[in-house]
Amino acid sequence: MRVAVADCWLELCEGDITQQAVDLIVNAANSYLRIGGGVDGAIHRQGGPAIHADTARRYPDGCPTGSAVISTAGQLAARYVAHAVGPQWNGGRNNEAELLAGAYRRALELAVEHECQAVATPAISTGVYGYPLNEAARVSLRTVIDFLTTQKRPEIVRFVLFNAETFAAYSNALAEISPPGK
Ligand code: AR6
Repeated sequence: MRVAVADCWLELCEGDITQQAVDLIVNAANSYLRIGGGVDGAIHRQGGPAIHADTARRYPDGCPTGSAVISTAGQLAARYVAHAVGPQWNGGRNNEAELLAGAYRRALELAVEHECQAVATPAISTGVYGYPLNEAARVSLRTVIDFLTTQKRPEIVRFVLFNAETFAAYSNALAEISPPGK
């Protein structure tokens, strides 16, 4: 699924983000930038130790929730990884939507600052952090669409969704936000 936004493309596909050949891969990290499970574990496994060595050296204090930091992509087929820290879901009582939006926005700003044309991102916060899928999909897609509309970069933002349920939730949300043909 692919929709045009300003001069850019927003794409959804099902798959493993570590196999993406893009300029920048977004990671769903924790604020300590410790190697965790989920997509974070997969990115560090595939990318090798250079990624953690880089973040440990450059960001010893970690990264606040709702923001992102950039590192080398090690052996991944990308130039950079943006470690974006989404919120843990707490029933919507902890400003989760704004924090999730902030994580995406900062990752996209880093992509633009580093002249990245193609970006792949996972569904941040929807795994270990427990953000309800449909709500995460709406907030995440809205944030990316707003960014592309105002900044007109990067050229491609591709959500790489790990299973059919996540792909369906993001596809449905995108169809609601941006009906086909518009
Ligand atoms: N490619 C794409 N998506 C994936 C992959 C993959 N290889 N593997 C998992 N996902 P999660 P969070 C999906 O838990 O909720 C880590 O321990 C997964 O199905 O990776 O933001 C960090 O260190 C889900 O849809 O991230 C943090 O401590 C989405 O990626 C914490 O988890 C996000 O799930 C962050 O939790």
